[in-house]
This record gives sequence, structure tokens and C-alpha cells, in this order.
Amino acid sequence: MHHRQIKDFPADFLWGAASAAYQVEGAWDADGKGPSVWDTFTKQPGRTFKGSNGDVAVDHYHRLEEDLDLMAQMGLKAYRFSVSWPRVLPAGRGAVNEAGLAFYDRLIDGLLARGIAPVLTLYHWDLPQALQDEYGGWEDRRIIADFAAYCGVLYQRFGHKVQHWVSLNEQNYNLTNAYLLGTHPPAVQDRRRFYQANHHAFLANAQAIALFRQTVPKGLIGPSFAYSPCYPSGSSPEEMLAFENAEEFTNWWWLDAYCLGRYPQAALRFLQANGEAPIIEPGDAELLAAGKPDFIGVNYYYTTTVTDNGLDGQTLQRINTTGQKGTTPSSGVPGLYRTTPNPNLATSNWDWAIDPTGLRTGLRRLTSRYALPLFITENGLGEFDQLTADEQVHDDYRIDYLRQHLLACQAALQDGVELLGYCAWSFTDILSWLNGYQKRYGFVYVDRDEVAVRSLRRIPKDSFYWYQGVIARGGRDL
Ligand code: BGP
Repeated sequence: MHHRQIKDFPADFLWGAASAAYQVEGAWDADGKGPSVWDTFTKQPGRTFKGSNGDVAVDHYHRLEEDLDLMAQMGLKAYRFSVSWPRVLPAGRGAVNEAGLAFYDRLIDGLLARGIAPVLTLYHWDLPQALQDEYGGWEDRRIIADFAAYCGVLYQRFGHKVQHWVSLNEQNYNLTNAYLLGTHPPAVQDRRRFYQANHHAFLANAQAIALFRQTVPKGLIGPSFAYSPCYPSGSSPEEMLAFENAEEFTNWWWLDAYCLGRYPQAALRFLQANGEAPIIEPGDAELLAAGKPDFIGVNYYYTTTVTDNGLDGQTLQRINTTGQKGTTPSSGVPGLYRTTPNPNLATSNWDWAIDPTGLRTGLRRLTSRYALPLFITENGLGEFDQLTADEQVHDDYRIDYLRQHLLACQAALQDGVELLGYCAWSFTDILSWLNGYQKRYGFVYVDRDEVAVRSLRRIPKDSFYWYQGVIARGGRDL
């Protein structure tokens, strides 16, 4: 579909940028914070790129005012950040750490004072280590009540100031890494445990939303999903069936549970036949039904192209964490699908397909299936950046990526998608969970690498000034 006229972005569109606590804050044990599973995991040898961790990260905790001023200079309308659960509840539940909450007071008040809407993510993977030790974290149903209690603390404290809330960030990506690939804590590889942990996360998400309805009646809440729309490699019936399998197992499994309160039928049957389906208890369906979101948070980076995969075929493989282009192997589930490169698409150095039209297609699919407002809570390009001798970063490749994806958003608006906002990933450079500091995403360069913390100086990149202009023009003339 080619449109002759293109719709403007809405006047109240949330032009934003995003981050996550563990990736920016540092101050990992300051002012009474308890350890998270990432504090522990990153210190085990061989887990992350060059042993990088978030002990200091980009020291946002201590450079809050400077970072807030940069956001104001850019003209951001929204800033998405996450709260560190163990900073607020060092043992995961029970005693509240007032000093931890005070940091988020300063952050939220600082944003509001600068006219920037806070978008608060309740959980971006930094589970309190105490709950992992006590009962295995997401593998135990006790997590449902503990997560709700933690959320309740934040609803009480910030419910009158924060309108937009994200419940769980990328449950699909995080738990796939944690329980299938063994690349996030607790580094398990077990399909049955994977589906059970996910089931508890769906229930925890629903419980948190149900509580939100009582405490923050005027707010909006939804999960952020790592959404990679699938393409079939070709149009043979086998390839089309593999495509349906991939959509059902990598997208609808999560989104149907969040938005419809049930699992997709064929996927559930497949798991039951393999003894991998989650144990569903009486009352679970009712809880899922009581915790439907107001919007779907969309974290979009790439599309995935799939083909058929025999019963003795390709298994799930780890992602590229080196930035050596072309080293990502095919990955899949035997009997269902496997990934294959898409010859029509260029890729980043980490082999992520660059596909703005895939974003438009994805937004339309979500709108058709769920009829909910959408909020792009992450989108961006991770690349090697070069700081020039005169302290500049000419990231024209990033400007091009973001521009194309914003044009795709505009086309989706024209298609009838309801889009609340767009948060680019990320505001400053940050710690990439498995890729250290070399895979940069920020509008603002930060002077550090995996080995040396260096000056941590903030240097706006070319993309910073470009996005400043986009926001000032309300997205006109992209
Ligand atoms: C998402 C996460 C972010 C961020 C981003 C980029 O999955 O929600 O926290 O890390 O991806 O990923 P990466 O740093 O691996 O390139």
C-alpha cells in the first residue's frame, strides 16, 4: 500500500528515549541496595563480553542532574527508565529502602520539572538475588505475590505523578535467555522449566495490572514485548506452516496470554504432547482475564525469517555477542521452524536485519489481532561508534535507521494503528547485557569501555542534534 498523503504524528505523541536500571545506574551496592541476579551473574567468569558488568555502568545514579539536563536540551517529551527492585526492596520483599526510593523521587521530579513525562518500567530483569536464592525466582508461584507487593510500593509512591507504566520488560527475550539458552541468570536450559517460569510471569504481570487498576485508576499500563515479526522464507506450504509455527511460538504465546488471557491452541497441544506444557492451576485463567493491559509496549529491532525444520533439525543457538558480522548460526526448534538469513535485508554488524517496513507490518498485525493502542518502548541501532579527535560522533547510520523506522511509524498511523509514542533505545550509551560497551545505542556517547571506566564524559552524537530537530518539528518533514 502506498499512500499519497501521510498522516502527521499526533500532537501529544510521546517522543522519547529509553534506558534500564542495570544498564545505566551503576551504584550497584550504594545506599542500601541489595544485589540483583545480574550483580551475581556478571561476576561469574565467561558470562558476559570481556567480563563487563553494571557495577558502575554509566554512573547515571551519580550523574542524574547532568543526564536530566541533556534530556531537556534534547527536548524529550518522555523518558522511559526502569526501577531496580532490589534498590527499593533489598531482600525482594519486606523492608523498604527509603534511600533507594529517594533516588527515583529525584529522577521523576527532575523529569516533571523539565516537562518530560516519566515512563516507568517496573521490571527490567534485575530480580533480587534474595528471591532467586530463596525459592528460585520465576520458577515459584510465590513470585506473584512478591512482585505485586513491590509494584504496590511504587504505585503508592508514584501513582499520582507517573501516568505511563510498563509492567514486565521483554519477558519473552529474558526468559528465553534465562531458561532455554542459559545466557541470562539463572542460566538454565530446560524447556519444561522455561514454560513454567513464563506461566508464573504471566500471572505476576496480570496480578500487577489488577492491583494497578485499584491504586492508579487514571494510569496506563502494559508489558513491553521483544517483538520480531516473522517472514516465511518462501511460499511453499511447508515454509508457510513453519512461519505459522514461529509466529505462534515466538510471538502469540506471549501476546495472547497478556492480551487475550489464553495460550494459542496449536502451540499448547504441541507442548502437552511433549510433556513441556506449564501446569495451569484453578483460578489462573480468571487472574489472566483480570489483568489485561491498556497498551502493548513494542520493542522492535528486526524481523525474523524462518523456514521448515525437521524433527532432527536445528536447535536454539546463542546470539552474536562479538559484532563479527555473519557469525550468527541458524537457530530453531526441531519439528517447528528454524531461522534463515533474509537476502532482501541488510544487517547490522551483530547480524540484526534492518527492516523498517517490518515494523509497519508488525504494528498492523498487533492492531488487527488485539485492537489495543501500541507504544514503541524500544527501537534503535547498536553499532561500533567512533569518537573523532575533535570529540564528535558522526553516526549517520543511526540517524538513517531511526529516520526510516519513524517513517514506518507514520505509515502505520496512516494505516490506522494507534501509537502513543516512540522511545528510541537508548538515551545515553549504556551497558549491553551480553555485549559490553562496544555495542553502542545512545544519542549521547559515554567515554568508557569494558576494561576502563575512564572519564564517563557525555558527548552528544550527531543523532542527538538530529532527534532534537525531529521533536521540535513534531515529526514533520522526516
Ligand atoms: C532489549 C533490551 C534492552 C537492550 C536492547 C538491545 O532486548 O530490553 O535492555 O539491551 O534489547 O539489546 P543488546 O544490548 O543485546 O543489543
